[in-house]
Amino acid sequence: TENAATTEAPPVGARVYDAIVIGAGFSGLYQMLRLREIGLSARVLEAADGVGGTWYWNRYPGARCDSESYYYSYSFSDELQQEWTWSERYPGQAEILRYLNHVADRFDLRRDIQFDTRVAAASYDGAANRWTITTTAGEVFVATFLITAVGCLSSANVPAIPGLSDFTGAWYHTGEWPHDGVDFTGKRVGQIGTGSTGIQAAPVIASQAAHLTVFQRTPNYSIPARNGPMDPEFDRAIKANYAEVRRKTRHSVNGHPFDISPVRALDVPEDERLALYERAWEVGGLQFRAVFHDLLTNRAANDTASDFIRAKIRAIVRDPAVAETLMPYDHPFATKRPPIDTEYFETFNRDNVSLVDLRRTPIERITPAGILTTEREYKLDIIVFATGFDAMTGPLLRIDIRGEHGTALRDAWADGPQTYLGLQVAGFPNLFTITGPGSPSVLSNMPIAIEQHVDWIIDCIQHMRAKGLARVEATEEAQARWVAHVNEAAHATLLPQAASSWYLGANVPGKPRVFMPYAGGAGRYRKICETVAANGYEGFRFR
Ligand code: FAD
Ligand code: N01
Repeated sequence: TENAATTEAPPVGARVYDAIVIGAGFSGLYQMLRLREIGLSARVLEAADGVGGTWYWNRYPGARCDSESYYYSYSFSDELQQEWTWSERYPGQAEILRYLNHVADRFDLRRDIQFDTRVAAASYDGAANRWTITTTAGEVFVATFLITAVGCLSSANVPAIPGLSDFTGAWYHTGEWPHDGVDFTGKRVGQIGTGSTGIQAAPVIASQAAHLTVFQRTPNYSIPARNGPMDPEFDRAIKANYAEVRRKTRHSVNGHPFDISPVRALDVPEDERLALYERAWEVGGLQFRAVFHDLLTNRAANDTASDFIRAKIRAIVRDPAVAETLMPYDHPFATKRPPIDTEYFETFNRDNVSLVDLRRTPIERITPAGILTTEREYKLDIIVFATGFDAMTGPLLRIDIRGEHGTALRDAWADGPQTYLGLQVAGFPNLFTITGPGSPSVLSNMPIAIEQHVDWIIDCIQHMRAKGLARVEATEEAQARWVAHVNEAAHATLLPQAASSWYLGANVPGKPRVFMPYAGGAGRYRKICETVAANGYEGFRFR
C-alpha cells in the first residue's frame, strides 16, 4: 500500500470539507466565492483577524499601490466595478483594505472564513485521497482539495543582524505594521531597505521624525508616481469602457491596460528618445517601462533608460556625493521590481535626512542604542525594517506541506521551486497554488493574474466532477518541461542580471538562486493555460 499508516476515517474531531483555502486576500476571497458558486463545501483559514492579505498587513507610512486603481481591482463582477469609486490615481492601503472588506460583505464571504487561524501543516493521504490540515492551535480539517492563497509577499524578512534583541528602542517590519500606527514625532529613526516599500516610507517618515537615517544596501531606480485625486471624467470614461479595459489587461504582457511601444530604443535619434523619456517621467508610474519595446531584452537599449534616470537623480539631489550614492549601476533598470515614488529623491535634500551606503560601510551589529556600521554608531529610537519578504516560496514553505509518501515540499524544492504552470507540484495531488512560483504573478498586475488562476482551478475541478474523477496531479515530465521553459523565458530577458533581486531569492541568505516568476508574459501564459485545459489538461494525470 502507498501509505501504510493511513486510516480510512478522518481523524477524530476533524472538520470535513471539499476544499480548504489558506489565506483571505485577493486570492482567497475570490477562490471562496467561486467554490461556493459551483456548490463545493469550503472554508478559508486566515492567520489575520480580518480580510485583505497584503493590505491588511502592510500599514506602513506611505503604503500605496503602484498599479492604478481602475485596474488594480477585481474584474469578475460588473456590478462591483461599476458601483465602487476610487478616490485617487493610486489607491492607498486603507482604501484597498476598505475595498476588500466591501467585497467580503457584498458577496457574504465572511461566514466561510475562519480568522486568527494559522495553518502549520498539511499532508496528503494517498489511500483516502484527502488532505489533512493542522493549525498552530491544533485544529484539524480534512479536505479533498487544498488551495493555497497565501500570497507571494506575505512572509516578512527580518534580517538576522546580530544584536537586535539588545536594542532598547522600538523596531518594526513594514509588512507587520502596528494597527494603531507609530508616532515618529521627535524620534531618531533608522530605516533599513530601499525597495518599493522603503522608497514609499522614507518621505513620509522624514516629514514626521526628528531625523531619518536611510541605510541603503542597493540603490534603486525610481519613477515619480504623480499620484492625485481620481478625475471624475476619467472615472466615467473607464466605467463606460470597462469591458475593453479588462480585455486589454488580460492579454497584455504585464496585466496593465496600456500598450508597450513597438519602437526599439536605439531606432530613434537621441533627442527624440530623451523627449519620450521626459514625457513618460512627467506622466509618471509604471508606464515608463513601456516607452520602448526592448528595455528588458537589450542591454544597450536599457542603458539609455538607466542613464536617463541617473541624470534625474543627479538633477534632483543637491549634494553630489549623496546623489552619486543613490545612483544604481549594479543592475539594469527594471530588472528588480521598479518602484514608483512621491518625492523619494527629494527627501535627501531635507536637513533631517541622511544616507548611509552599506556597500561602503556595512552594518556590523545592532547595539542597545542603535546601529553600528564599520564606520560609526548611529543612535536611534526606532528602527524600521523595510527589508522585504521571503518571496513566493516563503509563505508555502513556512507550512509543513507533505505530499504523497510523506515527501516534504521543503525537500522537493531544496534546489528551488518546481511546479507545473505555477499551479501544481508533481507528487502533491489535489494541491493548487494560486500565483505559485513559475506563474507570472509578481511580474504582472496581480488581481487579474489571481482571477485567471482561480478560474482555471475552478474549471479543472468542474472537469473532474463531470468525468467522475477525484484526483489530479501534475506529471513529473510536464513539470520538468515547465521549469525549463520558465528558466528559458527568464534568460530571454535582462531580468536575471540583477544579482540582488528577490525574484532570484537573493535577498534571503541561503535561499537557492532560481528565477521564480514566469517572465514569458501574462497574456502568453493565459493562452498556454487555456490550451492545456482545452487539450484535456495536458501534463496532468487524473484518477
Ligand atoms: P496576500 O494578499 O499576501 O494574502 C495572503 C494571505 O494569506 C494573508 O492574509 C496571510 O495572512 C495569509 N496566510 C499566509 N500563510 C498563512 C498560513 N500559513 N495560515 C493562514 N493564513 C496564511 N501587486 C500589484 O499587482 N500591484 C501593486 O501595486 C502591488 N503593490 C503591493 C504593495 C505592497 C506593499 C506589497 C507587499 C505587495 C504589493 N503587490 C502589488 C502584490 C500583492 O501582494 C498582490 O497584489 C495581492 O494583494 C496578493 O493577494 P493574495 O491574496 O494572493 O496574497
Ligand atoms: O522589499 P524588497 P519591499 N541589510 O525586497 C534591503 C511589492 N511592493 O518590501 O536590494 C541591508 O524589494 C534590500 O537590499 P538589496 C513589490 O513587488 C509593491 O520594498 O537586497 N539591507 C532592499 O533595498 C516589491 O518589489 C509596492 O541589496 C537589506 C530592501 O531591503 C515587493 O513588494 C510597495 C537587508 C528590500 O526591498 C517587495 O518590496 C511595496 C540587510 N540584511 C512593495 N535585507 C507598490 O506597489 C534586505 N535589505 C507601491
